Order: sequence, then structure tokens, then C-alpha cells
Amino acid sequence: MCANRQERGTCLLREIGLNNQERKDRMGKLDVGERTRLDERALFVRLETLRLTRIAGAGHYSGTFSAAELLAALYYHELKLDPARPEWPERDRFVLSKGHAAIGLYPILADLGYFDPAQLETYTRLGSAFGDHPDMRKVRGIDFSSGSLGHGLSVGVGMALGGRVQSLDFRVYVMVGDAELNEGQIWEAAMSAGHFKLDSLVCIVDRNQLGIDGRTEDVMAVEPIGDRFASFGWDVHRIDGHSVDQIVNALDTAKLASRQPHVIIADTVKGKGVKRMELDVNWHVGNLSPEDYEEVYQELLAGGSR
Ligand SMILES: Cc1ncc(C[n+]2csc(CCOP(=O)(O)OP(=O)(O)O)c2C)c(N)n1
Ligand SMILES: [Mg+2]
Repeated sequence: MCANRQERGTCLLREIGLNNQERKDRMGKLDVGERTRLDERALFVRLETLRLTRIAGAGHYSGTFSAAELLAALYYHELKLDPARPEWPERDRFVLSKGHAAIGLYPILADLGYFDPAQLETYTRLGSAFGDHPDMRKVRGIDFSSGSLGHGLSVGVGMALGGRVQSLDFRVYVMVGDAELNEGQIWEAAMSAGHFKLDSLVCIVDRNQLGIDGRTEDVMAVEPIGDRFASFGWDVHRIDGHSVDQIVNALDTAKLASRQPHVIIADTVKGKGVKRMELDVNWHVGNLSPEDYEEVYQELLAGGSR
């Protein structure tokens, strides 16, 4: 595995001479240093979510904790980005369709240099650029304003089609929630992506088992998710969404199937890392007391339930 983004581009070129099996064997293999770095960045996402929630007085803990490894692997390993040029036409696009997890994305963008991390001190304050949901007009590095669930995959389809007609070499990643799959527009987007054979499009489903008010399978069943996407012509991957190895491997192998959009169904735990929040619907939005905050902070530092 190549060390940085530029190097990775060169590596991919070098691998073009290999057959699919050889490429598969070599892809997605993280060395210990990179695995440790990505796990550490996932912890950073969780700790920053705690900190920003304290500033705001409430926040979306559990749906951000489930996505921490996914966000870390995307931003610190996968996406082709240049923080100095947020509008760079050839950058990979990321659409956080489950916009309520923006609290975990802002610290990553600050850490990568899109803006001064000190700006996060204004999180959700009147006039701040950093709301509970991301605004592409106010925050450098946000590719689409989200929060109203159901739209992100359609936007991703449009971006991928735009890249195709302009002959631009970028990929489009869209993260959706599992309960978000209840939105009919998701399936219109899935149908069109399959029809247009959008192989630059990757949909990542944060399959954390819960929506806002219960288990998805009780409220409105979403399984079998893989079969449903496959029926629209998608290339389907299913992984442990807390394993950075499996995430990177899936992101890499998703490049092998051409003329098909890709879905990575990431099995996760809503609230992952904090025992009291795991699979507890009451922590979708919450606020820890100052004493509990300290306890949870220490739990995360100690590795939580990993
Ligand atoms: C169109 C729309 N309807 C309702 C909501 C309110 N809402 C915010 S988060 C959420 C639950 C989302 O569940 P899921 O997609 O599974 O996300 P996660 O579990 O990752 O938080 C709902 C219903 C919304 N933001 N947009
Ligand atoms: Mg969910």
C-alpha cells in the first residue's frame, strides 16, 4: 500500500499490468503503521464529537460514532483531495447524505487544513458556519449541503454523470444511513446509477441497525440490502464497518468492477465505542452531563468496547 495520495496514484498505474486476482491480493492490505494511524483518526473523530457536543449543548453522538472508521478511512486514506484547492475539478467528491454526522466531519476537514481548527469553537453558535448539518456555501471542503435525508445518492449520481460528460477522472462517494434507505428517492437514484453504469459512484451504507426511533427491521425493514442494490445492477460488498482493513479493502476492490456502481454495506454499531450508547436509540441526539462526559472521554481513550 502506498504511503500517500500522490504515491497511491502512481501505485495504481503500476498495478495496471496485473490480472484481477493479483490486484485483489495486493489491494487493501494495510501495514501496521497505516492501520494504527486510521484507528487513531477514528478515535479523534469520536473525541472531537464529544468536545463539540459539549460546546453545542447537544449533538448526534451515536450516528457519528458508527461512522468514525468509515470517515477516517475515506479522508485519511482514500479520497483524492487537495485542501488548498477545495474546488479542484478532479477531486473526489464526498456527499454525507446522513448530514447529521457533520459533527464528525468538521474536525477532519479542519485537521486536513481546509480551515483553522479554532473556528470549530463557534460550532452551532448564532452566525457560525458550522451548523448541526453541513452547508457547502459556508464550510470549505463540503461538497453538498445535507440534512434532509434521502437526497445524497441522487446528488452523487449527478456528480458522477457530470464527471463522465466532462471526462474528468474523479470518484464520488456517498454515505447514507440505513434508515435513510426508507426514502424512496434512494431507490430512484439506485435505479438510475445502475442504468447509467456509473462505476465511479460508491454508496456506503452505515448499517448501524437503528434509525431515530427504533431498529430498522422493526420500523421499516431495509434488508436484504445487498440483494436490493444488486437487482438494480450494483456491485455489492458487505463488511465490518469498524475494521479499517476491511473498509480499505472494500474501497479498493470496488475499483475492480467496471460498468457498475458500487455499494459497500458497512455493518456497524450505532454508538460504537461508548457502552451506554451502543444500540440505544435514546442516544441518537443527546447531551452528557459534565461528570458523564469525563467518564465517556476516558472510556474512549481506553479503547471503549473495541
Ligand atoms: C427527510 C428527513 N426526514 C426526517 C429527518 C429526521 N431524522 C434525522 S436523523 C434520522 C434517522 C436517520 O437514521 P439513519 O439513516 O439510520 O441514520 P443513523 O442511524 O446513521 O443516525 C431522522 C429520521 C430528516 N433529517 N430528514
Ligand atoms: Mg441508522
